Amino acid sequence: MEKKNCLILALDVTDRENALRIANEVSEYVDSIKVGYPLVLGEGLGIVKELAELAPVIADFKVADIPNTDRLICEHVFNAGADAIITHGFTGRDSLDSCVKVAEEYDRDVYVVTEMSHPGGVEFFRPVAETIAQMAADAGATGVVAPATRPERVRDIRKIIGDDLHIISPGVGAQGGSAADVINAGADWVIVGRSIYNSNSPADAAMKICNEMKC
Ligand code: NUP
Repeated sequence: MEKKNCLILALDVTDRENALRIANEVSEYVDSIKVGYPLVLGEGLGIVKELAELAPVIADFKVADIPNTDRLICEHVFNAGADAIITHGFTGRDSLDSCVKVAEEYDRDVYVVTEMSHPGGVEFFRPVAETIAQMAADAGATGVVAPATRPERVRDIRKIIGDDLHIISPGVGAQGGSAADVINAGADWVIVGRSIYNSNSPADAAMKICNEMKC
């Protein structure tokens, strides 16, 4: 994904009309639109193609299965028009390799979750986040997902992966994280959902975050 504004919209509304309205309003401020289960379960995978006309789409399906099932999921998602997929890493190297292989075949991107941004994200992920980050680098993933709610962890993870991998970082706004702080800590993009799509003016909210980051 091309870096212009360092902002990714997390589009977790559940209906097509709102999704397209918000995506249209903010498209000039975001480098990508992330869709996940809420919208895809609400409207079907076809929404990916519609959104992809406005911005590259990241499919946040946190893929976490055996290699063969992961392969089938990735193929489906890339065929639907997604530019990138988010996978878990705790399922192991063979599962991740399977996703990376499909992404290479389709010339698409894979981001691997390291430590999640919510309070419970430290319970199980904390002890393995660095190992997962190293595995993502070794496996040739595009980048990792790391928590904007803990910029110090973004800094730790950046040290592990170096400059070759990208860090995309959720947890800004509604979860308490600051966009400027996490960009300063080494994130390439922030992922923002509720602070934008629940705003009376999603475009103004997105513009404010862009200005704050001065990316
Ligand atoms: O660790 C993670 N935290 C997180 O919030 C990994 C994620 N993929 N996300 C997603 O980022 C979450 O599912 C949601 O789509 C988005 C953050 O949304 P919001 O808290 O800005 O509304």
